[in-house]
Amino acid sequence: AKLMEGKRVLIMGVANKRSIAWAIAKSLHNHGAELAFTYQGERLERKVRELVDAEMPGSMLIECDVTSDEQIQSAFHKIEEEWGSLDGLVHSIAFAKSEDLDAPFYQTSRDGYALAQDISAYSLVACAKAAKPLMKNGGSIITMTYLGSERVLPNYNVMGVAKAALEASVRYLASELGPEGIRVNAISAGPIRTLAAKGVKDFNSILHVVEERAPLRRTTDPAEVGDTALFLCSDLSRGITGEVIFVDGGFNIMG
Ligand code: 0WD
Repeated sequence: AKLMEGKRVLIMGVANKRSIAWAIAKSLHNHGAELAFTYQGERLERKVRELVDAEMPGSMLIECDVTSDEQIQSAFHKIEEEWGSLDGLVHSIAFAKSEDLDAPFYQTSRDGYALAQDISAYSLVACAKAAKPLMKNGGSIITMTYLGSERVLPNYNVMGVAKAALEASVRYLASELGPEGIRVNAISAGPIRTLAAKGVKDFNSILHVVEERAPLRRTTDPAEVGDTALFLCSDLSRGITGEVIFVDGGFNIMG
């Protein structure tokens, strides 16, 4: 039998075919998972619908801007109505204003700081709360993080601080949801050229440094992140929770 046969997973954070969430969806789909997708607003609906209809027809598509408690509530309500339960949740969402990434970190505005925290870290907590009652047979929650949470990396700034909060949230959530059989983990991916990466200055030179210094001497392929998410979603990882797993060609170990 396939690894994900009979499992239902909600994927949040597909913006286009380059999105890490889409690579994760492909890995899960290839191993038999039934998928639903949320998209942020009408801006992205057409794009996500095209992708899903072409490659995973029949998957549910639900609007959900994570800055809105009402939209989170109604999205999970829809899942409850259609599926009755949920086995996996993939949270692949982050946002910071470009002016807060461009300016020195000490100049971060109060607004920009709060917005980055709200969308990139708090949204995981809000979605975990909504998913918990649906994960009746236990479940797996996965989020996406980056090394800038623990090291000062050029231009990552306010997003690094948001990722630190996200990773700490993973640990608190794992501790509290563990007794229900719900596991919570983060994947720390190496840099990948996506829409979100466009906001980070000098992304090309970041990719270059990885090619030169990572033990595997190449950048991270989104499919590798997808397959690690597949492992974390499946029962193969049943003993793992509260962890940050690096999928970065080993870059993070280098001094
Ligand atoms: O190098 C990279 N690309 C890495 C990304 C390395 C390590 C981690 N990550 C993380 C990101 O920080 C993010 O958490 O992976 C996650 C996914 O990012 P991605 O796949 O690189 O980027 P993208 O395809 O842009 O998906 C992120 C999406 C948004 O896209 P845009 O670019 O339109 O802001 O997050 C979604 C949106 O679809 N998003 C929201 N969804 C619901 N409500 C919201 C919101 N308010 N804001 C952003």
